[in-house]
Amino acid sequence: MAHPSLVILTGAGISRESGLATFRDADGIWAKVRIEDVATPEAFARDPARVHAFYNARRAQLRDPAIRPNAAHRALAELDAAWPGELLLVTQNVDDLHDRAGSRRLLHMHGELMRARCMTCEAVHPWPDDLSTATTCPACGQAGGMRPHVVWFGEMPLDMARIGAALDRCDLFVAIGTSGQVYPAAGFVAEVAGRARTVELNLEPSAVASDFDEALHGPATETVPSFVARLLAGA
Ligand code: BV8
Repeated sequence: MAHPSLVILTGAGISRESGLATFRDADGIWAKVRIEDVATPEAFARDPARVHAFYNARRAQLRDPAIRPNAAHRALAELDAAWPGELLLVTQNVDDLHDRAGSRRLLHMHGELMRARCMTCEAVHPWPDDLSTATTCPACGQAGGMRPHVVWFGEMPLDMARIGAALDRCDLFVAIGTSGQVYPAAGFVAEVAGRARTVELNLEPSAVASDFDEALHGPATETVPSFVARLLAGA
């Protein structure tokens, strides 16, 4: 097939070599804080200052000029620019490294760390700075209702209809740097298995590795550029 329709799913592993911690590796985020304390709507209702502090720290790290897109992000941006067929990059990551690498056909299904949403008027604003319960919404002026524009556990991921439509049409599904433990993202491969070719690029087998036709193990900055080169060469 000349240019199969592609869906690419990325997770925290693709940003690891840019210096951002993953979630479930030994030095990962969930080794330091509990999901229940910082990444659920209940946690935010119970202790908003604690949740804001958790995301303010991650947002501050992302503003650090030393944190930049790596060769894997850049290879996917080149693929996006050169691929004449359908392509959708669905990232679970809330960092902006795919955006800064230049990916256009990109969807953040778990939201974005550098955006804030007003719970009063639902407006979403670019937000590189700290948030607090005193922050007022630039759109409606209300204070106390600003939250990170991030999908917490128990909340519906964003743009699921668009993702479902892309999965229905895809001929090639590639998962990169994700442990396959968080649903619904981890279930995408099972959804397309049998009618799309499925490839996992990860440091080690994920929890859903057995659902994939093919696996390439190694660091993303090695596996992704070579995989993209093969795709663009028509392999
Ligand atoms: C939903 C944003 C339903 C926040 C994230 C009980 C109660 C409530 C829900 C549930 C429940 N039980 C199960 C659920 C469902 C739940 C879930 O799946 N839980 C899991 C833990 C069991 N899912 C949800 O709650 C989702 N919502 O189900 O809604 C619903 C239905 C109808 C109506 C309303 C609601 C929402 C999930 C989204 C949560 N938000 N992030 C934040 O970032 O702070 S999830 C979080 O995990 C990140 O988005 C992250 O991307 C995602 C997945 O993690 P990974 O990206 O895979 O990262 P991880 O560290 O796990 O793995 C990294 C991998 O990279 C490893 O394999 C490693 O080997 C590899 N790697 C490391 N270095 C490299 C590398 N690979 C290549 N190169 C390297 N150098």
